[in-house]
Amino acid sequence: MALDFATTYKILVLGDSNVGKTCIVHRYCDEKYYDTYISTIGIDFKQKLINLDGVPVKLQIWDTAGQERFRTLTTAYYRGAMGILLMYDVTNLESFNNLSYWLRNIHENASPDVVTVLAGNKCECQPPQRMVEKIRGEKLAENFEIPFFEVSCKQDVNIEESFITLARRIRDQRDRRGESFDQDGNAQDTGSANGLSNSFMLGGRGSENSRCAC
Ligand SMILES: Nc1nc2c(ncn2[C@@H]2O[C@H](COP(=O)(O)OP(=O)(O)OP(=O)(O)O)[C@@H](O)[C@H]2O)c(=O)[nH]1
Ligand SMILES: [Mg+2]
Repeated sequence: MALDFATTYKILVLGDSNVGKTCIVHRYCDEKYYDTYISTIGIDFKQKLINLDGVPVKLQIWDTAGQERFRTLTTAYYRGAMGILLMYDVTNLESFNNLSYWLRNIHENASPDVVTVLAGNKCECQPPQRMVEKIRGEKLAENFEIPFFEVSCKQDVNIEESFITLARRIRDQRDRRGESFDQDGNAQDTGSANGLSNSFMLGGRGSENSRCAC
């Protein structure tokens, strides 16, 4: 199946630095997992052709840098996103507390049609490493009426489910609001990731940092 003929769904992966955004993209697209932490520089993307309930769909997954110094750059990509995978790390309470920041940012900068899925990563970790109970993620997701998964890139838990749920919600949103997207699936009210040049994609694997203790 030629990739070029499939409809493209643009997905942005957001969340604090070190929550596992790059790992989830690699796990889903390449079926690989890296134990070393190499902080993303700017923004990067990968593509994956999926069979969404019998229909070929190309997922273009944008892996953003969580570090604050890249926020202006990454915020420029919100407009073009049709779906957002918002992540926190169950071993890092601050990354959970910062979800209010990320949700506000999405509300202020993304298309009103954007759909979101919440993912709590590193779920294989047990107390005392685990700092955020599953129920807290469930309650937050319930408040914002978004689907929620605890995931583990390390043990490949709920990764496929998270992306497929996101893709289904994008499809359903497109079906409801078909007029908001052009034939290539681009959000029409622009500033889209599409329009930004490759020079902004600084390609991911910059400075080496710490590992998760789990
Ligand atoms: N225990 C555990 N560690 C994980 C898991 N997923 C990712 N990690 C580790 O978490 C660290 C950060 O992962 P990244 O994917 O690079 O984090 P990021 O969110 O892309 O970080 P930035 O690029 O700085 O925004 C790495 O050391 C990974 O090995 C997981 O499921 N379990
Ligand atoms: Mg990264």
